[in-house]
Amino acid sequence: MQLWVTEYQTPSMGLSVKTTDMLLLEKSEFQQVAVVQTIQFGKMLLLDGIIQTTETDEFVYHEMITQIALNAHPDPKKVLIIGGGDGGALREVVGHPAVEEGTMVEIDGLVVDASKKFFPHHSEGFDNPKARLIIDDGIQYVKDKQKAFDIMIVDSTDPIGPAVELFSENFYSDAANSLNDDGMLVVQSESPFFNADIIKNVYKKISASFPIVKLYLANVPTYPGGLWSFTVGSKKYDPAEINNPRPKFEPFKYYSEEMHKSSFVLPPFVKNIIS
Ligand code: AG3
Repeated sequence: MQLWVTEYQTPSMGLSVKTTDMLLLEKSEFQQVAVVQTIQFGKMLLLDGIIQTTETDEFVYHEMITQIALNAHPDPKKVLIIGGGDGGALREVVGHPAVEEGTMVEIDGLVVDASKKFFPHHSEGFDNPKARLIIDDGIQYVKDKQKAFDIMIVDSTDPIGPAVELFSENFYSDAANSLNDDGMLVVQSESPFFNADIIKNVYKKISASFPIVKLYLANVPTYPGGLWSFTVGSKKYDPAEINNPRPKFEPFKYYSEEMHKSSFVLPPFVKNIIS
């Protein structure tokens, strides 16, 4: 039997993976949630046909969306994650020794349930006593928060449907208000090869609410183009500097002190996008 799953990353290009099993296919109030067993990447989670995470390459994205800010901030006690239903980002956050509370606000409870069932490593953070899970709309959640967090991480889907607002200037301004005076916001900001317009807009909009804005990169093989961008807005500290060094960086598979520094080194075509 041949069962292939394709994400159309652009209207004229797709990434196809051969699968051996369809483990879940269910419609929630918000989207179609699918989990497939792939040969190349282990289990894979798709939302409305868009690849979100896989067992074998998730470490790149989840370490890099969290560890940069966690180690650039000198004392990250309270961390908020918007989205990130699979729990991969939460696992990294609650694993950091300085963090006292990691709150995750995910709109779709079905994604959390699917992860708990099929992605044991992603979801192990849900059981950590530092973790707090809220199933709700993250956009509404941040609106009335004032200086409540040290770091906010936006682990969203692509800017389609309910996620569109998460890429807006209003949301970034609410995010800034909900952060302490030395707070940092990290967002996933899509592919430099295929989404230059999104990166440009995110950079401009975050700059309206944060004095320091920087872009960094990581390689995620299952995302469009393989090269992925993250944008940080910071109120005080340079996100490219490590201000909270850990004794060692061994538990990581992608993040290290050297990777922290080098991820902010941008090729000219990416520098051009944000200049
Ligand atoms: N967040 C989604 C990244 C966007 C992927 N885009 C795509 N495949 N077109 C991932 C959630 C992981 N916790």
